[in-house]
Amino acid sequence: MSEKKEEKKEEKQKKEDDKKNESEEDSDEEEAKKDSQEDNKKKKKKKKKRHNKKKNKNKIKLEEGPRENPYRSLFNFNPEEITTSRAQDNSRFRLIGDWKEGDWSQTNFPTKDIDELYPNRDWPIGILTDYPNNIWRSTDKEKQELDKIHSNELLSLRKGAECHKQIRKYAQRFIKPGIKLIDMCIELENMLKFITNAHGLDCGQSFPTGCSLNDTAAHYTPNSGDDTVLNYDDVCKLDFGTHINGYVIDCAFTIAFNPMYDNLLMASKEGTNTGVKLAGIDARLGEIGAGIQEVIESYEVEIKGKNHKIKAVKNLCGHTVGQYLVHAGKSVPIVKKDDDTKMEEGEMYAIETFASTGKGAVFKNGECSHYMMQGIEEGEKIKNEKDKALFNFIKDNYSTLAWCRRWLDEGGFKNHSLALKHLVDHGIVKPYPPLGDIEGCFVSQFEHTLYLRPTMKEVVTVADDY
Ligand code: HZT
Ligand code: MN
Ligand code: MN
Repeated sequence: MSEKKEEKKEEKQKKEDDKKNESEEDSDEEEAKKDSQEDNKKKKKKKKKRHNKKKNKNKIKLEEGPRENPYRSLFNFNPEEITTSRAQDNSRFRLIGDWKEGDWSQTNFPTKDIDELYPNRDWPIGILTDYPNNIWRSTDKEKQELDKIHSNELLSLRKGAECHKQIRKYAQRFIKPGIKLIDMCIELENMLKFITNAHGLDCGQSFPTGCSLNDTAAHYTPNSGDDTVLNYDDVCKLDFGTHINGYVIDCAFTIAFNPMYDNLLMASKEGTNTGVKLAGIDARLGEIGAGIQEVIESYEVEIKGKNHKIKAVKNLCGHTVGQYLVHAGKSVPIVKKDDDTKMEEGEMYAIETFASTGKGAVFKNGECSHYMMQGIEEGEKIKNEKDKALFNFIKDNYSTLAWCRRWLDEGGFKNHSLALKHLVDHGIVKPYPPLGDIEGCFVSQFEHTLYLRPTMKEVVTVADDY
């Protein structure tokens, strides 16, 4: 990043932080927790005063207007097909809920980006839960102060999560048997750019659109020229991420049209819900794994007349996420493990589980599409011009976030194979090849992102669909 850019970014960050502190004070959390808190009435009066003061402040900010969105032109929707209803029938997807009618200003198809939808920056609050063994945290003054200090993380996560919901709802409209996976990914990625109003490293996609099929569990997205089609009998894991200021949302669901997979999908859906429930400050990672495994492996599924025991995939796991990091160090097993490591205050987790009719283990399998930068320092030493150009493109556009070969082609690096190989060979870039269980089996996945706030747990990615 150039110095000028850096300066601009700092300035912007400061502005953003100011705004954030305001809107956090103004949050509707008490409302969301109505039932559990009683001394609210006095506070609410105070709050109202503050609220009015702030409304005026916000008005001034609003006059600056939202940033121009250059991605609108990627779509040319027929105005006659645009409605304002929130409702959406998802019944062709098994175990994915319908979107309910409700109060919202988005259109169908989407014509408003996240800043137009939430001009007051009051992005929806996630699902809040007290820590069962530490209920005191929710009313503790110090913890509430800490909550405010870290509100920039939380607000970025909420904004990114709302973008994810908008994007997947749109995807759930157009994904049908017969669609080419590459078309599906490009359409989703275009909508992601529009909804987030993607802007350099400030906000946008945090990793490639995974759409791993059947026995492949993770890390498959089509490379250019891959004409694979989504079929009625496929089990497709749609796993994509957004980020706002680098704060990563990592959230996934399984697409299946054929009802014979219902129990397979249920196993990972309930596995993930169990992981989300067990997550909390001081929760032990190994115990969470045991709880998840027990739920997943309580399922069986009959596919084409053959009965299968369902297994949790023992070498896939959930993980912490961090700023510009899709995995930030800790792993959450999905099978019983001797791991006493505890979850800690302030951590952000992607809780994901995988259920399989195969061995319950994955191996590298197939052509690689996903990559991530490893050693920026090593990269700065590159001499070869073509390698250096590719390195700089990756550094400037993705930094330490994940990317795929298709995006290099889109960015003008059409014949990148050799330069990419060099970067991999020098340990500058790490490949994340597709991970598959044994041939012919089926794997399902669900994934949510949550934040272990000092006061309570907030699951930001849950919506009507899953
Ligand atoms: C790697 C490469 C990507 C992180 C989890 C994941 C998709 O399996 C614990 C440590 C995107 C993400 C990742 F392009 N992986 N979540 N969603 N993949 S992971 C992992 O490599 S789990 C690392
Ligand atoms: Mn994921
Ligand atoms: Mn993940």
